[in-house]
Amino acid sequence: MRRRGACGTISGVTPNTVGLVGLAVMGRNLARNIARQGFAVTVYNRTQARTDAFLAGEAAGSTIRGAHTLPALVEALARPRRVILMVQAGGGVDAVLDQLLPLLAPGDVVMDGGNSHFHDTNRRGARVEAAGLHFLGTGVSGGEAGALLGPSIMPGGPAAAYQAMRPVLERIAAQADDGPCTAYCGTSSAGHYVKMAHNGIEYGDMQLIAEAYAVLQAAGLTPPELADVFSAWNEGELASFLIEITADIFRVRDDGGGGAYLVDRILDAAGQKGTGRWMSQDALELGVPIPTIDAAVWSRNISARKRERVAAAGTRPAPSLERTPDLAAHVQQALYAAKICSYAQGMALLRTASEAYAYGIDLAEMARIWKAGCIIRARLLGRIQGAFQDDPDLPNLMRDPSFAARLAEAEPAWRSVVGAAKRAGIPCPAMSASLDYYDAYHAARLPANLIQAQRDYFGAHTYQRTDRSGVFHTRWEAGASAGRAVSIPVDNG
Ligand code: NBP
Repeated sequence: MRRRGACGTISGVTPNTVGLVGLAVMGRNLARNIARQGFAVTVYNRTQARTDAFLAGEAAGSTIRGAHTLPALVEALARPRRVILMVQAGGGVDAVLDQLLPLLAPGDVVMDGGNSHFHDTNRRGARVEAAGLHFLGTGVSGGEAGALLGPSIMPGGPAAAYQAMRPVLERIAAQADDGPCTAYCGTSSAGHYVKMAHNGIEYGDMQLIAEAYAVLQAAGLTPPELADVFSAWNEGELASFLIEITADIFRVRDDGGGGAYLVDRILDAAGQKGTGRWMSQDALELGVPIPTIDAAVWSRNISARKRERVAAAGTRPAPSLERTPDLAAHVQQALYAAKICSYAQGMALLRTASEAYAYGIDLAEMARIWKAGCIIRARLLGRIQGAFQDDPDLPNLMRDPSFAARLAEAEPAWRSVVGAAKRAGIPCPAMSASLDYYDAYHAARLPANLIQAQRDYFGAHTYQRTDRSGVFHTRWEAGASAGRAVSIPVDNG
């Protein structure tokens, strides 16, 4: 029987495997991917015209069916029902859940495939589970093309929900040399947490590439020369989607004429949707240093202050660097080393978050599922996967013997590029933050002893000694007058 609100195409067909809500760019392409992999899919969008346009356009001739109401969508699905939400993160997800949950039954699974904040996913997961249903917070990376051809998919939540969605996810995901780019990330909001970390690492990668560009550009390399440099890099250990598209970008002339390259005509003010910031915020909460990603976030913020920057720049000349024969090779080393350190930070955050939130994240698996389909896909990820397979307890990626050796090899060029950029006045906050992270991590002694003394001086915050166990306080002012002071043991009990 034809139900009110349903498109005619629903009647009489076998109950569908998957329902998909939200037909903007990600939802439309994911629906086509699901159908192409042989799964029956029914789609629904709040604005009906979008559903109709999709069915008459991109989905025409496919097995995709449409529904004009959520009840019609739910009616079309076999039980346990599987419903994928691809709507705007935030209020959109809650609005759909408000309408959808009363229509579903215990055992049904709702998968949020948008870029939801992991705190929201925890809240929604509790709500959905309380109703006897399952909630799978799932990161999907790869943009429009990835959604259509195979994204990297990061699901998290109850294991039963994952098992219900697993056959679909494994078929629609990108396929790497060792399997589909999807794996169970862990409990509760693990999937959205991993996606957040993925996006933060993506911020770091993009900023590092931009800084490499800034240094080479200051040395006079033209867009076609930059294209050649990045193409050559893409043949080696830096091979990655982002390096590849960067080479492409440098080859594109402005269609407006004049022979200029389009990249030179684009306003230097970067946008953001917030996932990098979320990562920095939670890293601060957990006390995990991720300075390269932090630098990438604030670099976008300062780039957006174009008018202020132009006013402050005044008559300051554009920075320039000497174009030495080995400059590009040195920048390549600096970029690769800084990128390793950025991934080390991302993985360190995932390890701590996994413990703090009891996610159960497998770091080697996370590197594996980022090897294809997503924006950060890169040859480097195979090495990272190997490092965590060799030693799942590796405290930091920089401690892996092969990465340690590679970083040491890159160090002279890396220091020279950062040093040259600093001398010339070229901001390179991510490249230098990676170097600071590397140096701080490898410093047996940091000046934090002085900070502890200051804290104890003005706030009696106490300190520990290097030569005695226990906690101590000193009367610093009296000590300064007398020229000496004792460490007074403090009873912490
Ligand atoms: P958008 O993030 O632009 O969201 C648009 C969709 O949300 C439309 O289907 C819209 O319906 C629906 N929607 C909104 Br807005 N409010 C709603 C509400 N209150 N109730 C029901 N539906 C509502 O779509 P997108 O760019 O395809 O992204 C989808 C998700 O995937 C987002 O979370 C995004 O962050 C994430 N993501 C996007 C990309 C990308 O490259 N775009 C990549 C990876 C992940 P309408 O048609 O009726 O307005």
